[in-house]
Amino acid sequence: MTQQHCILVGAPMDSGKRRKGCLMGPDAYRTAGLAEALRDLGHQVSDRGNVAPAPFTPKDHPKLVALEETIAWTEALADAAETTMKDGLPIFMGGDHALALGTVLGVMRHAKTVDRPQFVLWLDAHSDFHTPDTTDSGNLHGTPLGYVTGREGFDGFPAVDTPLPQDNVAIIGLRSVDAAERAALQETSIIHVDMREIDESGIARPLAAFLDKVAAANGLLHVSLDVDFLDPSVAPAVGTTVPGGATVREGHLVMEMLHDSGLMTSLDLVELNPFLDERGRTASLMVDLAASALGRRVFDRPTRAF
Ligand code: HAR
Ligand code: MN
Ligand code: MN
Ligand code: MN
Repeated sequence: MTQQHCILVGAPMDSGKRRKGCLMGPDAYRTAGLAEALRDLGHQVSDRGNVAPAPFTPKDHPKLVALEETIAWTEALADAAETTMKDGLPIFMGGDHALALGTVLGVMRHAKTVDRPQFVLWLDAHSDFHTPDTTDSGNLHGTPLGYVTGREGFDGFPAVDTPLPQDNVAIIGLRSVDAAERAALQETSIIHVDMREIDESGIARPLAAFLDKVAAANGLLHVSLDVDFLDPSVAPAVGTTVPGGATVREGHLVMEMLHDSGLMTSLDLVELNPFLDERGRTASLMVDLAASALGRRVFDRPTRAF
């Protein structure tokens, strides 16, 4: 197994929605033993502590929640992501999904410096494809894929000079997509796999197709794992539960295939709200999934047996 340098980066960002609690996420992952689990697999692990937002002045806004704070986090996390990409495989311990406004921007900047295409795998019940103009809730955790693919309306955020190509994005696990997001998504070439497709054909098939595409392009692959990708019966610690999500095994299979592919270069663990957890079970499951993505398995076997 290839040894990696896993760099844990805490992103206790809680400004992407109204309900508080994701700020406790990084310490929940530490408590659940993320570093130890990765070290047990033979990896070198460093914990760089928590990122803090750039200075900001909050203003009242008729619709958007905590816009200035979210912009400040985006700036700080983009810098942190770009820096840590030079040193190893960053694992961003969220924090809500608005942190991906920054982490994806940062990894995209890094990809440009090494002249390789960036790809993004979004594991989520939601498409997070809103813009500040189209969101009804005003919660900016519903916007990162809109931002990084270059949609308009992100005034005040760092400029996205070279947007992520739509062809380089796959969203898997969908079961809650707002009308405005659906309309916009359907105009794109973003790969979108909903739970029905997973029920009918299995999760391995669309994932394998996407991984083949990343490999063929010699791409970098950022994986953004939202807790609500998983079914709430196994992952209750999230503010936006949607029934009918991925099973524990579907989650592990995705992670095991990611490991076998050798393609993952950065990882977000987002939306964990430890205040809503049951004796740490969601935090522990997320740690187990991260371990699968970094090589934990029961037996070795030839890959792509489907
Ligand atoms: N689409 C809804 C909104 O914009 C819900 C977004 C929920 N997003 C996350 N991340 N929790 O997926 O408000
Ligand atoms: Mn999300
Ligand atoms: Mn979600
Ligand atoms: Mn379509």
